[in-house]
Amino acid sequence: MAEQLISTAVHHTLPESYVRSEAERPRLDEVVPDADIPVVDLANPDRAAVVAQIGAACSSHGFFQVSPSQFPFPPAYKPGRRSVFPFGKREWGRSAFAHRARVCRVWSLTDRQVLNHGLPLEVMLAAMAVAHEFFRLSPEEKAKLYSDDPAKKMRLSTSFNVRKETVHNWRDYLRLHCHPLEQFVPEWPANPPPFRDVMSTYCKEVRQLGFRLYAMISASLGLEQDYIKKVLGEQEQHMAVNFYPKCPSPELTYGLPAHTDPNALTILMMDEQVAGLQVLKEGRWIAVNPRPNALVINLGDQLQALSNGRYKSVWHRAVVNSDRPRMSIASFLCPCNCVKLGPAEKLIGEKSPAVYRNYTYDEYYKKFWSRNLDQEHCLELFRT
Ligand SMILES: O=C(O)CCC(=O)C(=O)O
Repeated sequence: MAEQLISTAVHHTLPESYVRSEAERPRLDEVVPDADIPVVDLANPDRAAVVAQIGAACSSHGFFQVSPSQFPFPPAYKPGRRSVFPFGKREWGRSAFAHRARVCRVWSLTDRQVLNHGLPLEVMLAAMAVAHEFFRLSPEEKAKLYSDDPAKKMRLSTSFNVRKETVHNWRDYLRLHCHPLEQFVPEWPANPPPFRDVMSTYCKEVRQLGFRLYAMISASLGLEQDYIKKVLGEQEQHMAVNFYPKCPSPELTYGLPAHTDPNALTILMMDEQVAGLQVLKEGRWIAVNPRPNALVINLGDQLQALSNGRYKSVWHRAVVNSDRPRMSIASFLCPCNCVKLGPAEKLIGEKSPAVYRNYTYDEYYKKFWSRNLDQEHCLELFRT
């Protein structure tokens, strides 16, 4: 029922169904405030050094960040190309103008910074702006898109899986399938009007960045550069636009509880102003502080399996706060449903026997959604 959406009303108290038991609460005062999440400089001309940095980040953290001024510049992209920023009409309101002002400021930076952008900053800003506009739609508009059926390829939903879970999470989210775009975009929200164009552009850019990262992750494992892209088949791509409203009791609940991602690679654009992402490292939760215009990259379960356990699909969670709402846009690259997944043969040997059995993504994904999000690592169910 669309009434379950939490972004359509102001809440002064946390409803009982969101309250975690004492043992499950986030213990916000124990979180390490200043996470040392590795930052990888993709523009470093020393490719071997970049590959080594990525390998180290994947095995130590399963997470790393890339900043836009460090993205390699894709050949098709030329500074001065027509802006994709959609706002210019009065009805888009003040926030759109504020975003546009920022875009203009960004574009007045030096050529060098513009040239280094692999994922154009204006595309990122436009995606974040249109996501905010989406969650400002009226309750009636939102109700038209609501569904709690995890099988629906386009849905505005809430929490994680309200049909199964016993305690809810302080999150509304728009879930989209994004590849092939021509197939799915006609199902996407038609409101706000620029939504489809802006998000399509963002999806295309993110996909290319994902493939560039695959090449470097493959190389860091000693595999052929195109190994991951090839072995995962024609990749699906999904997106979760996460909105975490202000929460009256953030110490009692989560935006998203601890989980790993079931897919291969996640590219996360975070709210620049509001922190909330935390990752588990050596038994402690560490906060991933937002860096201006950076993207957070995290490995999903399929790259942990493919690397035969050398790389980590790390537990992470989103916490909420009582001062400000928070937005994040997660893009998930997912293996083709029918390809055989599991450890790369080259990484299996006498001293490193296969840790995981072979399976299809279809099998994995169904298992993932049949559980609670914060149960045991889903890959544990696929051990040899
Ligand atoms: O909002 C965040 O920072 C984390 C989002 C996330 O983990 C997810 O969508 O799976």
